[in-house]
Amino acid sequence: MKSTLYRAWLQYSPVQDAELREAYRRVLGTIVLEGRQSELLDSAIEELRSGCRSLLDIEPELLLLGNEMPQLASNEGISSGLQLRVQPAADNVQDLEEGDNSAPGKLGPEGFRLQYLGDSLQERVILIGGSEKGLLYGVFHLLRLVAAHEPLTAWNVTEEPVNRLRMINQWDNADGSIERGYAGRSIFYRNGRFTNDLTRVKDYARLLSSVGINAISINNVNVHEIETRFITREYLPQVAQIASVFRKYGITLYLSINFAAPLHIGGVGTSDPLNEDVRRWWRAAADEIYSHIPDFGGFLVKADSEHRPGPFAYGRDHADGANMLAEALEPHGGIVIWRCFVYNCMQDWRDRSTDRAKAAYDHFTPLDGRFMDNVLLQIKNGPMDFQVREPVSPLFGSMKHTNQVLEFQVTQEYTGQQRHVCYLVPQWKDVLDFDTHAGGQGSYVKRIVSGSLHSMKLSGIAAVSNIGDDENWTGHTLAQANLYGYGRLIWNPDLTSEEIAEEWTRQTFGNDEAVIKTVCGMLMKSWPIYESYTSPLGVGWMVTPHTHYGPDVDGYEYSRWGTYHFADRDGIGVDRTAATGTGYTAQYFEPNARRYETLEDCPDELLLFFHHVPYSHRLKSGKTVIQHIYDTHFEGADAAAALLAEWASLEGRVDPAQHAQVAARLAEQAEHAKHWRDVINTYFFRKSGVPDEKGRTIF
Ligand code: GCW
Repeated sequence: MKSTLYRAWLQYSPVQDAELREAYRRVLGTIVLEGRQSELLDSAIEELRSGCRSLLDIEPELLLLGNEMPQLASNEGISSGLQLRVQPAADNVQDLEEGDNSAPGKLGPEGFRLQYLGDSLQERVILIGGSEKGLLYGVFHLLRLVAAHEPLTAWNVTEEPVNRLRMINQWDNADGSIERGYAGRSIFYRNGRFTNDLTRVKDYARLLSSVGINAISINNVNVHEIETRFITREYLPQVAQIASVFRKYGITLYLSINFAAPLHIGGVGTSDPLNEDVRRWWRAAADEIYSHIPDFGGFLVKADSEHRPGPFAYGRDHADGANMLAEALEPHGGIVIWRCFVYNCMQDWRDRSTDRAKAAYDHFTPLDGRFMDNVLLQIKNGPMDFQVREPVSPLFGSMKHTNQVLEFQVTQEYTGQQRHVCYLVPQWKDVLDFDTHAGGQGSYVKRIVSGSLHSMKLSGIAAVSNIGDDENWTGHTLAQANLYGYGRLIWNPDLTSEEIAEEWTRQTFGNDEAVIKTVCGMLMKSWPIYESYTSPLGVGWMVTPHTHYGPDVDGYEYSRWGTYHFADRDGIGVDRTAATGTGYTAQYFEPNARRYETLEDCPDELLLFFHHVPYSHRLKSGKTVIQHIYDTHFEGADAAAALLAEWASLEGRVDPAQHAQVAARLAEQAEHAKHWRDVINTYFFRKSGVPDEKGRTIF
């Protein structure tokens, strides 16, 4: 029996309420499946059966009505039960536009319709998938409703994912380590080899599929020596095995590649993207990959970024590099996902004219329109690097002729490393709901990445995973909510953070209303709390270099990374205005550019990202900057301690193993928050000499 920690949100805890259980048993006792047998349907049935066994303690009777039994092709005679059906492919709506209701009867290939039909004589639930994959998503949704104790009469939903590409990126290395991983070692690799036991990979596929993820890249974007060879005959049989595990759950496999592979392992002597031998080498590599994995997704590429090789070495640009790979993959239907995390990581801190925040826009906007149709640019949510608070990257909306993917970070590199609780869905929602004004008012990021604003050929959302081989997958059990929430949010960006938190809590901890209220409350305030005792007002980077954990205010101040706060005795912040600063604000469309440019209009939470101000500057809140720093740090550390107390009140109401795990982490967070508080407050008190109005202890 798998532990509660391991089962995450797929607990399928027994429904205790007798009446409800009976109602579910009546309709789930018989499952009628119309359709041909397929891997995806097998997964759907397997999930349904194990779900019913565990939730309802029943072994549903399965009737197959398919090509095997054409004489039973109608459903007459079946009085009650669950009827599963796949819509004929000819009826699929291929490119379902956002909010398109023109074809109410038809589903997109990943959509499903779940309907309860009950009267006094018979009770049926019909689940129709737009394809086998849609049906699988529908099964997970149905089980979610049972786990949340939703009454049958409320089972009437039609769902379509809003985003086409819904991807997770593993930063796993072949040696078993995970770059920026905070939950143990890799579940894919150990000591330079693929793991033999794929049980865990399968359970990961189930978790991902249950929230609608449909793509995965399985190795770090920093591609080292062994991983460079993943695209060769030597490793492809093993990659293919992993691909087949994910395929059964509707997830397409991708690999991160090394741009210099032709040079390093191909014996070509160059990796120049315009060299004919190099192009031939990549075409052959693609042919080889597809002979092992016919539905291989494509390549994820970090090039000319943080010392990774790329086209610059040959005087070529990103479009040359990406198109060369795209050309090799195109005959097979593969795509290239090219990352925009490109900046000068060898900057001189004395150089005040270079601004890292501007780099991605400056590199990529001139290339708009030059990328092939099967290339997507993957853009981090902010212009810097997954800080607790950043503005939205100005690249969104600025390339109308280029496919775009938004990149989030589920792993909590700068947000407490899964030792602190930090529910990130509200942060991601801020990004998705940001109005870029690229095509006038209402040009939200979510409409750009769903492809509806500029009608892109391909688009979507990707994120760096937060899992490892820790028993509970994510180190902190509450961090499971981020992986769950990521999938649910990108399926439907209009879900609220609260709705997602509640769904997750019910499935993970059960339906005790006191537990739900407390856990959801804790999740919802966790990001503001984390922000309050760490870097203030959007300035970022006050972390220990390299590990990125814990406070070090000047850790990055005199470094090469382009990450400065410029605190002195008078003030703090980065002047990124067009008038007197780096000019970054001008990368936004109006009215955003003016809003950020103008000190009075710039939102408080981003003030120090855009402006250098004296400590005496008054925020919209009425407080001075320095008093804001003191207040938030004192309050933040208190709030972290309060989280621990709230959680303690749930002892006996949640599973003991889960309770103990979270309690231990919250205790650590409360201690560490005090450390953050004192380091930050002391630093600014010493710099500014301004005492705390409330006379609290500062060292
Ligand atoms: O966030 C930074 C990380 C690196 C990472 C890089 C990237 C995989 O500190 O560890 O490398 O970004 O996104 O490429």
